[in-house]
Amino acid sequence: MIPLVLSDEVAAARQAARPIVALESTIITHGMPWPRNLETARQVESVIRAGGAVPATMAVIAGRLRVGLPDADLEHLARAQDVRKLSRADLAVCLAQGGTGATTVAATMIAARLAGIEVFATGGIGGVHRGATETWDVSADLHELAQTPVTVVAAGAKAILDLPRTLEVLETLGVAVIAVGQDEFPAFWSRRSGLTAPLRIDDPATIAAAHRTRAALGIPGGQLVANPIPAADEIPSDVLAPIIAEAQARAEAAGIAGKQVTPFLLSRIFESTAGRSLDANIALVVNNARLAAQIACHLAPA
Ligand code: PSU
Ligand code: MN
Repeated sequence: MIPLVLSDEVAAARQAARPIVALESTIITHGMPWPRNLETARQVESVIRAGGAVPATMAVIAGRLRVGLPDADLEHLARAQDVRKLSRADLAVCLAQGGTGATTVAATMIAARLAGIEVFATGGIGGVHRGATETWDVSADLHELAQTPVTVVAAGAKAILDLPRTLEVLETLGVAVIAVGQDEFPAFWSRRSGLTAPLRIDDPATIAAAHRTRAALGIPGGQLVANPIPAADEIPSDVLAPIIAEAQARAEAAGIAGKQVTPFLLSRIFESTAGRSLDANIALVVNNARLAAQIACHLAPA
């Protein structure tokens, strides 16, 4: 039996077939520093509620897969230092050991599917890392998108990744990559990447319809909705490029590998932009939550 525990709010929403939006917790524990991680988690939840949907933040706490976290649990996670980062590979082990861990995009998609939630908002998905031809560092998020039927709203993939190769892998895996409001695939902190997105849909109703149609066709996997950061909040890619290159070089010199790569790069970029990268990260997550709530409303029965 799966130790799946729904919060009262999520259980009531499911009962009433109200729209629900899944949220990950790795962004809280490994993606942002205290106390802005908690402020952001709360803000994202309130934006989803304001959009007429119910937020369901996922995490493993003391061996139970929690769907929807009351504020005290959210704060506990945001303050915790020793929380594991859980992807597809480690979710079951953490549950079996009675451990506590934050869910990545991949693990959050698995939890969402189990809870019957079809839409998920985050910042950026993991992807193919630069230098992957040497390191083979390709995020499990991509494989999850290929097999789990959840529509993930993100601001593209983090610019610390190899974006052209990330798009190639998504295409190979049959993931629908849909840009919103522009032809270009967005690059997380920046609106532009120089790469044309494979697909474009500008309205949430059609994104919801595409989600339904994919399921009706029996095609496994989900959609990646690539929602650009608002123009007022973006950091232009030419400003970021040298900062990312420097962070990359440091990670390599320090021998950072595996799960540590993404958190290391994010915190280094935070330092070298004097916090501007964090402001942008928060703005884009909030923007994604707003769109995800709209999509969830279109997926819910009228
Ligand atoms: N987006 C953010 N900050 C993050 C992440 C995404 O704005 O910290 C996390 C997500 O949980 C994503 C994970 O699934 O980074 C990818 O990690 P990896 O590259 O190790 O697969
Ligand atoms: Mn990795």
